[in-house]
Amino acid sequence: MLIIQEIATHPFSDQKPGTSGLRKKTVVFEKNSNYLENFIQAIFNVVGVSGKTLVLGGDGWYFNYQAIQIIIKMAAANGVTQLLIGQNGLLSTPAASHIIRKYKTDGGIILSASHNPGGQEGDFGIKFNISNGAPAPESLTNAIYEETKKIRVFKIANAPDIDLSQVTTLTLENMTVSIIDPIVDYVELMRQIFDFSLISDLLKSGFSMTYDALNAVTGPYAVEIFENQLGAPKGTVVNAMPLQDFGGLHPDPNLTYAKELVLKMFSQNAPDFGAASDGDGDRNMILGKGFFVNPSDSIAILAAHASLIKGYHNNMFGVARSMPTSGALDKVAEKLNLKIYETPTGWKFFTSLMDANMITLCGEESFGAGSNHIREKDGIWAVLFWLNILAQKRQSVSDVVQNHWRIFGRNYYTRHDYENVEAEIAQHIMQNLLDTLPSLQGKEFGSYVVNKADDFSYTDPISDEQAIHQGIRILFDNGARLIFRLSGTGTQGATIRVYIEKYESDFVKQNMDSQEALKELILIAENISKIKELTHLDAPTVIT
Ligand code: VG1
Ligand code: CO
Repeated sequence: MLIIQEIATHPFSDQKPGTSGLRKKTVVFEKNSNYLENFIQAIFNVVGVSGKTLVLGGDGWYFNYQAIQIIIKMAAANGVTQLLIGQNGLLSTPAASHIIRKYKTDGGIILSASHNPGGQEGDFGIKFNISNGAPAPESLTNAIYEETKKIRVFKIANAPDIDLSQVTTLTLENMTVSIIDPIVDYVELMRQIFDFSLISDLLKSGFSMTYDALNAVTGPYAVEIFENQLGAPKGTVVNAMPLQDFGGLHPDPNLTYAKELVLKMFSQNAPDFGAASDGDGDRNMILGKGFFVNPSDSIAILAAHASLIKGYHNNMFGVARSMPTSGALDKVAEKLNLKIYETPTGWKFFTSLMDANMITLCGEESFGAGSNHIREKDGIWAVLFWLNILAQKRQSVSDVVQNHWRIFGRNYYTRHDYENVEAEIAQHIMQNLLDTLPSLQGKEFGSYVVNKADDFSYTDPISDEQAIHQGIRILFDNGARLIFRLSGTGTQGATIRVYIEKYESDFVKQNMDSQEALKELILIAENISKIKELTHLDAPTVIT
């Protein structure tokens, strides 16, 4: 039976989606009646879902199951023809993007706050992806947000919960519900791109690896791919069970939060290769024995080796990186004569370039890399790409990276995050920076001379959509850069990100610690922004 229900609390003027979808503390969803329903109905109203087929799944954390049940009943009441749902409500973000594309559906809803902490005390998130498998563009998320402020009612079917544990097809009212295997289609896609038998030979040759799923969604995918199909020993994948609170782990693969993996990779008997992904499976972190691969370098290295990979051999359009990502990729593009694009932070800016066949590979400094095989970044894909390179070259991770620097030069790079800053203070810091931009032109800071200082904006070459205020850039004569931007994915206070980069072509100067190599620039960034004084923090919260 269809029920039209009035929305209990109203309006939800804080449902403005950020860099990737709507992210809030889980309690916001639980405590505000109909908070979830309001947002979902707003999506349905704006997209027009009657007669359509949608994909639905999430990363399995707290509230995932309840939210899925509500969305199923709302979909039925809103006239959706068919829902494809991952078994047990699980779908990694990359797998969801692939399923949307493969079955030519009209889009999908992914429940995840990605790399934010989960559980009852943590965060919950909702993303809407469109029919090409990509995150909704800004024009659509803005329209959804406007709708959340206007609507008064939502539609829901009065029906019992659906059992999500079996792969099967059911009906609810007039809607078909197909519970699908979340893994098989994704594995098949990976097999089309990479040489599984070559990687398998490597893994059986004494080469050792470890993969930390951080108790998040990639566990079952990683066990199937690395252990079952490629023959890595059982136990290669650790923290493989998706848990509602990620077992207390913070599913953000970086040097701070993937501590267990980092310690292992820097220990006496470290394996040859280590990797991790985030809550929803779209990020990747790559490590060698006692060696961390900076994500900006990683993208450049993947691009430089693309001709070795079955899926990209003779098949490369251009490449792209987000603005704050280091220029390492630019050096590769230059040598290989590939077109390169610089986009604002967030995956949606890459996907329109992919649809227009302008780029094949792309990435962000924030542990995200991907290609036009789907329309999201892809953690396990990046790990397989690295394994495929190592299987071809039979070199260590650190040798591959150091050889790369020797050929292309090294872009020393670091990101300093100041988390949980009062919103007003953060705004103030950014405004101050904006105000000082004109006076920075030509200014000297020791050996660094400012060549250009601006507020980054971008016009999508296909849609002509404009994105403004995408980060403050201070560019120096010698190619060094400082970038300041506010995070769009946090749920507590504001996060200021400071990105610091300098280029080193001299081989003998390429093996410094990056914090050491960037010391002078870090000080310049702190002085220009007065970030420590104004935030009352004596150090960044996270350094990558
Ligand atoms: C962060 C990253 C950005 C990434 C976004 C979503 O955004 O910096 O590069 O695209 O997260 O990643 P922000 O606005 O907090 O800097 V994820 O793993 O949610 O999908
Ligand atoms: Co993510």
